[in-house]
Amino acid sequence: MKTYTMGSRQLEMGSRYLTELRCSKDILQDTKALRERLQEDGYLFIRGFHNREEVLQARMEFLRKLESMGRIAPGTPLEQGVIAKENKSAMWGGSTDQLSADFPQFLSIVNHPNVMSFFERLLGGPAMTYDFKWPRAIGHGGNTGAHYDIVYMGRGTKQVYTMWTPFDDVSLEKGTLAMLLGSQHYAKIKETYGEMDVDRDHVATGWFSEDPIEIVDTYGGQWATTAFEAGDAIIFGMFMMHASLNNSTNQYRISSDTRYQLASEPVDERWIGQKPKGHYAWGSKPMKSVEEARQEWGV
Ligand SMILES: O=C(O)CCC(=O)C(=O)O
Repeated sequence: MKTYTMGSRQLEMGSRYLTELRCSKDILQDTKALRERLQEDGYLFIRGFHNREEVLQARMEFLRKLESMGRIAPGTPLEQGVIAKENKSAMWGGSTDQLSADFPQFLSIVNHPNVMSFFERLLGGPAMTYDFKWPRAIGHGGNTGAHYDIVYMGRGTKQVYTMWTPFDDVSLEKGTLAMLLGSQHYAKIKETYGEMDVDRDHVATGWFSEDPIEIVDTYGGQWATTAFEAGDAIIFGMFMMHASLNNSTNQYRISSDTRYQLASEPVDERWIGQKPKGHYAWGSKPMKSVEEARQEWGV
């Protein structure tokens, strides 16, 4: 059995800690089945959701940007995205004008009429997407700790959905996204950590835990991921705990997370407009550690 690194832990595929994601491509046209699956599993993983060629074109936008920032190892083919020795990750959220100038192909994928009509169908009404987007390139050793997205974007409706899109074929070694199956039912964590707002509460990182085994041993559940291909997408709600495996390769893992909701529902004002405000207060005051906060919450 193969093992993969998540934080400072090794997880074995096929063990009680790690399994494969279920693909919902076969029910893509069946809205009722999609809703039931989302309810049951907490996510929808859809292979070939986007046009693969367009995704690979968008990948080149990110690679050219990384090259202009001096982040690509000199003398290596750009398409491989080999990380320069400084090993710096990058995130390019921010103004819509900047994103349109730098990454037009990326924007056309995540704002594509097919994506919007998918959410319209799933949610049962006209959908909108946050103007703020979260494209990122993760360097060697980088990973994301376990969290609910609600702590970053909970000021409007709670019925917001994240779509995570890899801009390449991403092997597990390159740091894929993983869902914590069952975490949508962690009642006590939803009532405590799940009520947190990072701009109000100043809790460092916003991650619930950096230890994927501790959560499973204490609260139950199982991590699930897969080898993603360019064109795939995974969609999940605000109370689905997720994290990423570590990027153990010498190539960037390039992906984005983008958000969708019903246009008729209240929207978190930090993430919309030409120049979204973003996290305006988080980090401006002394930060509390999540360990301290968890002691207070009793979780
Ligand atoms: O790509 C990552 O490492 C994290 C993505 C994430 O947290 C999200 O999609 O909400």
